[in-house]
Amino acid sequence: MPELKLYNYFRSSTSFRVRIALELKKLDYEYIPVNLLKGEQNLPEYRKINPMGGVPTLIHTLQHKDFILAQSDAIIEYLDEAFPQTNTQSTKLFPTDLKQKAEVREFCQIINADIHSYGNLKTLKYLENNFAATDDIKNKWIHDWFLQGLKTCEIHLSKTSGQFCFGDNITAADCFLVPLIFTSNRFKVDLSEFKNINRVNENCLALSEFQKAHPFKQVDTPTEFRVS
Ligand SMILES: N[C@@H](CCC(=O)N[C@@H](CS)C(=O)NCC(=O)O)C(=O)O
Repeated sequence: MPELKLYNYFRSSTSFRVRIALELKKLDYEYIPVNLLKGEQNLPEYRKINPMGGVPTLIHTLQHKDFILAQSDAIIEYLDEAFPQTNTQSTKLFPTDLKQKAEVREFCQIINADIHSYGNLKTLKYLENNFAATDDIKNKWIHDWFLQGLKTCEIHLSKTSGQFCFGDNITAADCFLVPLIFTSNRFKVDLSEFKNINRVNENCLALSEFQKAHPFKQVDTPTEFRVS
């Protein structure tokens, strides 16, 4: 039995982040689907392991004891430290240098806190249920907040990026950027002005780790979205 289990959903961007990290760390894991559209994240059994009712949740079983961890940023940092680079195939996701590490975290947080939350399913449902927000209003909401955040990411990348978000080495920042672009495309946000974002995204998607983690290749990907 794999010692790592990931409760996640194929097109959740926070899940996609952790799947990329697991692939980059070369870690096997059991994929446990949580169907967000069916509300499985709110079932009492799931809320026991993730009281916030979101995906992903990681379970790391060590000496028959389960360590349960939610929040994609915390999970990725945990994986990086719990499974340090054991061979040249495995990627170190956070730089050792204090300031560089803080900058990677800063970039991840822009995406996690200042962009992702605005497009989250429960945020959109809240707008709909409490303010009678129509699809047009929700679209404007998503586009305005996403574009504001994406512009900030582009400013950062204009200073830090090479092949990837931070120079030519992959970091956790790339695990956050690629899912953000996937979701932005899903919401039809116009990304044409973001040269650095687009370049880094394409470079990442050319790698097998990002391809394996892609939302359209998971066990719970519905057939209409599935690619081989
Ligand atoms: N900050 C959390 C966010 C988790 C989260 O809310 N994930 C979304 C999917 S991308 C979710 O589960 N949404 C469920 C809902 O909105 O009901 C993380 O980074 O893991």
